[in-house]
Amino acid sequence: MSVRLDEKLEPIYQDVLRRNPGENEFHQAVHEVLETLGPVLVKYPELADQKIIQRICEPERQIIFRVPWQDDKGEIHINRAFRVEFNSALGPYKGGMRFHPSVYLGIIKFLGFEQIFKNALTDLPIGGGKGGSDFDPKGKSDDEIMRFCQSLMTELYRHLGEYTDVPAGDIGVGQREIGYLFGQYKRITNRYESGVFTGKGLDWGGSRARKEATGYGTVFFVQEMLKARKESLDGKTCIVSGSGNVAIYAMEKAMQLGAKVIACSDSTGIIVDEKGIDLKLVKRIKEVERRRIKAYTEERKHAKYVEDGNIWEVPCDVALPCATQNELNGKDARALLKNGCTAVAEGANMPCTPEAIRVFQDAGIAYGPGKAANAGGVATSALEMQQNASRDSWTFAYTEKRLEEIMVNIHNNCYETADEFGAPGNYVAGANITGFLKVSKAMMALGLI
Ligand code: NDP
Ligand code: 2IT
Repeated sequence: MSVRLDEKLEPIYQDVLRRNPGENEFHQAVHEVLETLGPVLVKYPELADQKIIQRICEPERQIIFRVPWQDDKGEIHINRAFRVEFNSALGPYKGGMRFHPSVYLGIIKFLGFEQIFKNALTDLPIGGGKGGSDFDPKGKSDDEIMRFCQSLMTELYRHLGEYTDVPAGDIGVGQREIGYLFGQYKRITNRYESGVFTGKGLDWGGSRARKEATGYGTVFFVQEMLKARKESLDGKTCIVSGSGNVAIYAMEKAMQLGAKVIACSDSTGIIVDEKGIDLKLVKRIKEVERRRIKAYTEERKHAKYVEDGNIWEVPCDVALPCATQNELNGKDARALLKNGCTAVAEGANMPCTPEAIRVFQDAGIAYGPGKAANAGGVATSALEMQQNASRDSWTFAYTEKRLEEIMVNIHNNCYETADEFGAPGNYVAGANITGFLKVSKAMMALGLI
């Protein structure tokens, strides 16, 4: 990470490295925020005196526990699960649960740290947290998923509550898993506490448009970035990495706004369909059949499948990384620019490496960081909590309209803050500073806690 930090911030970063050894993704997320906070401490020296940054970098609470479960053959497995309750200055801890074999404390801490600022950007009353497990849901039966979720919740329930900590989905956790987790919570606590989870099914307290919200929100953000440059999505060629929840609904909204989406992927390979991705087919393969994206070419014979292919080498105007962290590096960024890409927005959390971000910023293209661009998911989670609290259920159109307003607002706040702090067009600085100031002010008001 070659960008030097301000002299007041470097010792704080060194302390984070010392206190959190081996947690590379967490270090990366902290560095990216600190890079942009120098001018904030000049304008608000009291934040340094109150050690607000040091406090934000230390989670309020970290829970690590054993999850034993039995597979269909009766064999016993032991997984490890986490919930990092990072910051509750603005509201109950809020953030998803990730089930993926790569999960360890450093991943959950990076995600929880990002979540603090993202949630602050929504302007809704939600603090930051994240959880997950190194459990691999791939190839597991429904019963195995249920037993794992029940075992996990048998420990986690005591740390949750609609005013305490409210989980949702993330990689490997969708409506099916939220159902099993919520069911076990309800059973143990004897409370139908809808507001303790978001991403629920529509029949049992979920919000319309939550499933679509992250992907739709990312594309609304792109639309605003393009508008600021007197452009639009209409007629643009678009590529989207991943083919999970965020990717599918990013593709859907991009198509609705007139873009042509020609490529998507999963962790085994990429699909390129020059005639335009058949989204109905992707939904069936991924949401219903839970198969690999390779199956796409069984029905769309003209489409190309490249095992281990690099999606960022496919020429496009707009690129939306929607799979996972550090999936787009400096070399990929240069390939995108060479092929004419003019806008990148992160549906995933931290998908672009620090070098890739610098390449985009040096080239002056529109680049929307995840904290801002993918905040539509958690914002709609907060709308789900609102509906649960008032025992109401809004229409799809109304919920989507609220989501769009929130994304426009996030875009404008980031844009204006970047300008105010001398970094016009820099949405990274705009998002970090806007989110940081909101959390800091609340922390100052609440005293030394
Ligand atoms: P899903 O599990 O629904 O989909 C994840 C997709 O990314 C799959 O296509 C998966 O492929 C691919 N992927 C995951 N891990 C890797 C990896 N290590 N290497 C290559 N491909 C990988 O998750 P979501 O769509 O919910 O999440 C995607 C991203 O969006 C994550 O970064 C998440 O944190 C972020 N996000 C999600 C939100 C939400 O509301 N769900 C909100 C905001 C951000 P495969 O199936 O082969 O593993
Ligand atoms: O990264 C994220 O913002 C999410 N996975 C969604 C969190 C939420 O609580 O809806």
